[in-house]
Amino acid sequence: MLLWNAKWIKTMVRLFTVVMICNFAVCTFAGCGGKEEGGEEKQEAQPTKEEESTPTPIPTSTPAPTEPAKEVRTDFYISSLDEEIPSMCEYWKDYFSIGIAITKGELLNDFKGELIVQQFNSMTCGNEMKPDALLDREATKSTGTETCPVLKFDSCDEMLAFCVDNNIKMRGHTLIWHSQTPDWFFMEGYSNKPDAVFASREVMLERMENYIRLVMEYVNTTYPGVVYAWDVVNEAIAPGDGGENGMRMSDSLWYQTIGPDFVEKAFEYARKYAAPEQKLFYNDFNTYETAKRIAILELVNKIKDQGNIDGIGMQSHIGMNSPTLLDYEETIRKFGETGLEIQITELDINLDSNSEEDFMKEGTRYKRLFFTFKNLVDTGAANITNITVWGLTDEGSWLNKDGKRYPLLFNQVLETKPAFWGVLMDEGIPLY
Ligand code: 9MR
Repeated sequence: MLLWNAKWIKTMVRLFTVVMICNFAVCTFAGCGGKEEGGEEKQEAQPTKEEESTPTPIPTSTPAPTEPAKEVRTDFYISSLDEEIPSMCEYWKDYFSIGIAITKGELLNDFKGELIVQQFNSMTCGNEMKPDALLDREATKSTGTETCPVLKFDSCDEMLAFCVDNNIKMRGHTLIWHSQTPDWFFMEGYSNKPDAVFASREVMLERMENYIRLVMEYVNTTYPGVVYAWDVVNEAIAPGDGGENGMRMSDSLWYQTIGPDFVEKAFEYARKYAAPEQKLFYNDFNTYETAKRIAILELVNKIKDQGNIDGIGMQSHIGMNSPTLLDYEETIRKFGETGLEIQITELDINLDSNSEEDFMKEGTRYKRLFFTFKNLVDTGAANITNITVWGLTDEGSWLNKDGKRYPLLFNQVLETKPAFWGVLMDEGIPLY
């Protein structure tokens, strides 16, 4: 308790520092903060894919007799504003890119933006590239046609430009999704009246093709080379919901207007308009549930046979104890067997306690996850190409509706948590 109070006081002092920096801009990063006590970090050598995987790939904490003793980190709360911290994307660069999902407001904050550039080489727009952000109903009603909507890109322009300026690649999230797509898009005349009727399958197929074409054309001509992967379809599988082959039906207006082949059609159109180097992904949550995993595998294998898919996105919004890492790893292995790329697209751990002990356990879970990813890559079991965390700070997480969730790698004043050091496989974080 005493420790936590001290931590809290330290945190408040930092928060005050941040506010002072924002308001008066009188000092530089280096000049503003004192050095954190203790915890001088000796980073492990960065892994390379070529390294032979041994039964104990985590570097041993026992130094060779001639080496000076290593100091094992004991302070995990380091202010990224005050001190240089190791870069996660640099550490994992021979394995996979490290991504961040972020909202525009957070990204354009100087301090967060700087930290993002240092830590991540892949970005996902939290909301700014979803259909409800891009579809312009007014313009669609006035200058669109029944089969071709009008889009606007002011929501994501600055984020794409940020990526260009800072050499960060983007995952395009998401083209076709039952959620965050306005109902009027599925209606005759784009009506938003209560008595609106569904547009026909033929009209919806044309709207879908035009939507995908317009997004890809804009992004690829205005910011060429930035988007490297598209989540073409998100969350179409929901076994038990009544759709064919385990598909989501009850709340999917895509399913209800086009029918179960809407996913295949989306991938067909996406392939038609994507730049040749862009990878096309099917993305979903709870992929480790057996029935869901089977349905996803059937779906992606069919689309793979059509030549229109490159990867599977496992969102990975997980808990502290569930799924078990065994089930989770098993799913990656099964997906890996398809030969498709695997990306962990939305990783967070729904921790609902801020005790020191639980923060350490969270660090351990992150470390074990990355240990698993590394092992799967080393052994060739899965071609994992990106790990994305769904948010920068606990405070900004989508999970944090009650203000009591701690799922991510940084706290609200941009201090590292044990979870951050777990991602870096730090020796101070226990593996079990
Ligand atoms: O992070 C997003 C949050 O800000 C939105 O309120 C929410 C609305 O659906 O979407 C969140 O992102 C979701 C992602 O796009 C798809 N997988 C689940 C994510 C968390 O809900």
